Amino acid sequence: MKIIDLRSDTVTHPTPEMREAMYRAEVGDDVFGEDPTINRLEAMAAERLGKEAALFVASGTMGNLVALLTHCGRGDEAIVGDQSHTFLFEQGGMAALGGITPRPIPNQPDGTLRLEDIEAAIRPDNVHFPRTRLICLENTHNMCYGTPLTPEYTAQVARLAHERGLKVHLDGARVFNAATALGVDVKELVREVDSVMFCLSKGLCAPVGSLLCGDADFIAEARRARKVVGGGMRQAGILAAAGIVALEKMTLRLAEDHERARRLAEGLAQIPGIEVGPVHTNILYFWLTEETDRTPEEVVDGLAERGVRILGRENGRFRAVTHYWITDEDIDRTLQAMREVMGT
Ligand code: TLP
Repeated sequence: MKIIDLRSDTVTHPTPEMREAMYRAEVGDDVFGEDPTINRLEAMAAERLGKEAALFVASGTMGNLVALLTHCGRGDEAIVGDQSHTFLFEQGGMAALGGITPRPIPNQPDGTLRLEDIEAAIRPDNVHFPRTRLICLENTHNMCYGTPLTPEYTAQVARLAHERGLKVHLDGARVFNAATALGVDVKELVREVDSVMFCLSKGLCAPVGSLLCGDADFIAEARRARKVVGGGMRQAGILAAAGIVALEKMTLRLAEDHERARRLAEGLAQIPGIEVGPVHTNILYFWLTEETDRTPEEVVDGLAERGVRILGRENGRFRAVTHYWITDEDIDRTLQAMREVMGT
């Protein structure tokens, strides 16, 4: 029986075309700047996002950390969403490793930060305060229903930041999902931000890697920060080869995943005892209502017994994420399994 793994799009295995490209990849020592496949991927990524330069990093977490270390010095402050991945799920790396204070402000249900809240969180020049240097946004927003932030909103935040002498970093782990959902070129979503990280290893199916993009001076500094956190890799062209397939091919098919997430949501919403959150991209949240006496554990375990894996989160919400290896038939099987678990 095929296991239908909806826990995350990070579970995606590389495609046969990626494995072939990895096997054939030309490689060199990337710390010397001599890996032709890495150099090609970095150039492609910069071009695709409309930035001057790009840097291959081992993970999304490393990309965000390297961006923070590059934009901020020890003692500086960065404004972050209180539901952001950077704040919640990266071990407080900016503080632990960079001496940077995160200043969390509320994420709205659509993943935005209110401009008034940002404005109020920017520190005035005063000997008592750290200096605010950076505003971090996330697109799509993982914890806020995978919602895409619009180009207009992102530009508004960037305008505010730049007027106040601050920079903007975008955690764009799933920024191609955002571009697909909004029907815009990804460049529109990142034009005004100073740096953006996107992941190859989520819905784009590559086994490893993310890219940090920005202007040439920023990326030159980021290259130093990557080295100090141990991210200077050697013949990493083996990984970049899969990343090139991810960027060229897999960015073009994400609408399929969004459609399946929507279909899964529609089916789940019809099952008594289940309430479903809004669906915009490939991330779907749902939870139990008072109509059922099932516990969250019974649901997660009952699905697992039927070959379907979802993520049960602390707050009683469940997460299901569609991706390349989830088919229409898998959606039907998931709905059937859920009906059985709920006894309907
Ligand atoms: N998110 C993972 C888990 O860590 C929760 C997931 O399954 O969704 N930014 C965003 C918005 C992310 O969702 C993630 C990973 C990261 C950064 C970190 O990327 P990695 O896992 O490559 O370090």
